[in-house]
Amino acid sequence: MNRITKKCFPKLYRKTCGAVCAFLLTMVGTLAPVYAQPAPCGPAPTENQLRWQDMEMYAFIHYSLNTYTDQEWGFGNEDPQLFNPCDLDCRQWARVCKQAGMRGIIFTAKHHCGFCLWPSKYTEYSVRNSPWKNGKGDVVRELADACREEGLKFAVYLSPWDRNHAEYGRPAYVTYFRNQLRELLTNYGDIFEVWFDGANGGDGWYGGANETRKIDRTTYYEWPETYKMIRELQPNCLIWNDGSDRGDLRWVGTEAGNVGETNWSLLNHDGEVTWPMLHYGLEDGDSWVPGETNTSIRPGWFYHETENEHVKSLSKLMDTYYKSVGRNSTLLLNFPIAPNGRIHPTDSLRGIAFNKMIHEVFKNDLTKTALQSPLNIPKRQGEDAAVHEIIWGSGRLIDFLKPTTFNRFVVEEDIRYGQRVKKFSLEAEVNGQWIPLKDELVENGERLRVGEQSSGIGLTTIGHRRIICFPTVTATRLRFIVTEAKCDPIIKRISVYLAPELTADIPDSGEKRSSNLHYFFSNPKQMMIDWDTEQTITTFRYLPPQITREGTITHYTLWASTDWANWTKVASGEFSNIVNNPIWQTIKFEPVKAKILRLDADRLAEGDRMAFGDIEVVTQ
Ligand code: FUL
Repeated sequence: MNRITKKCFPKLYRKTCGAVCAFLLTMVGTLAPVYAQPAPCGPAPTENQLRWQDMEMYAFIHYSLNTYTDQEWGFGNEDPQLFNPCDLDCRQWARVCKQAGMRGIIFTAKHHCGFCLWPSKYTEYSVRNSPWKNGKGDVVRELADACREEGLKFAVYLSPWDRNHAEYGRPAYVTYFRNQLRELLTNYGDIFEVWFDGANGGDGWYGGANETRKIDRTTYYEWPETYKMIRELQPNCLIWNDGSDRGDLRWVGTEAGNVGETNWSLLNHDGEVTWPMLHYGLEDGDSWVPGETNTSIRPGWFYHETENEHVKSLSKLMDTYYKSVGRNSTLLLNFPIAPNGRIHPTDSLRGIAFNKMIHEVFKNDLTKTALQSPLNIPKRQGEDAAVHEIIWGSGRLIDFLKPTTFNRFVVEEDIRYGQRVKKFSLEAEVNGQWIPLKDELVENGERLRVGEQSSGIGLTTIGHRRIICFPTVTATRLRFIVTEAKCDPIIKRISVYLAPELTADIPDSGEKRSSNLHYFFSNPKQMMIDWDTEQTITTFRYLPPQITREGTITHYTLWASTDWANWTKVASGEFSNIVNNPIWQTIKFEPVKAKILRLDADRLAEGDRMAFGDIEVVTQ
């Protein structure tokens, strides 16, 4: 019997305990083994993974030359002279992140363009050759110090793909990469995580070669050697790697800010990892590899002025919280740095409001004044429940003693002993009737094994924390029952809350559909936009389809004409990272006169017909 029950239910406790003790006495000797400490059920987290999971939310900070070129992926030839913030203030970043509830910061020390935000002694392509602080500055140092002052943990993103380096694709680059990593792991104090992005679009500047270099992700970087070095230099550091060799954490397969409603913290150590494995984990996986949900507070990872109106709304951020932290994951939320060297005020205010809202929702646990009793709980001898408030068993009845209004249910497993629960049910007693509660944030029903029937209620897996959101209900009692588990469930917390309605004072962002352009398709991969009169055009913007990848343009050519006969090529290239993060793509060019613009979809992510969510053209 756990402490909560003992406190709230002394009489029943004494009675039940008496009965249980008598039962146990007759069974002593026959009931073996004795459960002083439960044995883990399948793979279990390491100390590092446990500590990391408890961080719950931490920030990403994207900052590089891209900030000054308005790009998401730099080509590698951008001039370091562009890096000259007038007001760079890492303390402001750390303060904002702390107030936004973040427990640490992962910083893009080097993004794909190869520009280093610290004065690496292995390259000239760094802040050392920028005008900022006359080349004497070190952003990594300033941020590491600021984090320490604010009590935040610090971590680094070091892009394996380097579009600047001449040797990229050859063995010499791997040595260079490792040397840089060693600098970061030895000179900046404790690093809680290293982030190795798997992106590689192929083409780049590569020391002037200006060509496409593809590598074999499984062998090129020689990860085992690098991992060995990390473990030696920073034994408490976690490895995130969506490249090849299994790290300690996994990507959840999307940058939209949600992991699957079913989320096992397991994967297989070896073998291919498919998208469903990333998103839902692998129920029978042989290794503990929990999911980290990464997303940005804005559509892009880097700052773009055009996105100032598109900072995510409070309701969108709360949705992200429920679909990450509330689904057995952590949330890695990105704050881009603006060209002045600070987090934009809209982003910081929104981040702080987000944290306040989380506190508001979870401030009053309604089970504190309720009676809790076990349902069908087989008692175990010697359990340490009184100390850890672990509840053994398959169910729990919460009696609020009076009609009580609520809309959130929180349940946690003690994951030290593995992830055990497969399915559970939740029912509220309203006017004497037991009504099933459904996870209203589950759109597609829960993830099932082939041949299984969906219950459509989405109550699958718990892990570190599961938050179930349902429409507000007024009930006297609530019933939680584990209906399927791998081993005896070990539930360490159950709570119930009433989340306030979100007010409309912070508007939802959503992508604006702004085009009133006249367009048509001359073939499935060619779009024309025409005007009655000649225009001077400076910018073209493309928003890919939002719900599917089908028809998303990854490579394009843009043409202009004033007479339908002669066409001038205005721009061509690749939309960086568009598949993982389907946001507005901006093509800027020298002003061009046109009555017709033609967009050729040179390559599509999927399908054979181009598609768009929206288009915009900026005219002079
Ligand atoms: C992606 C990268 O390509 C983006 O630029 C960004 O850094 C994001 C966090 O990961 O895959």
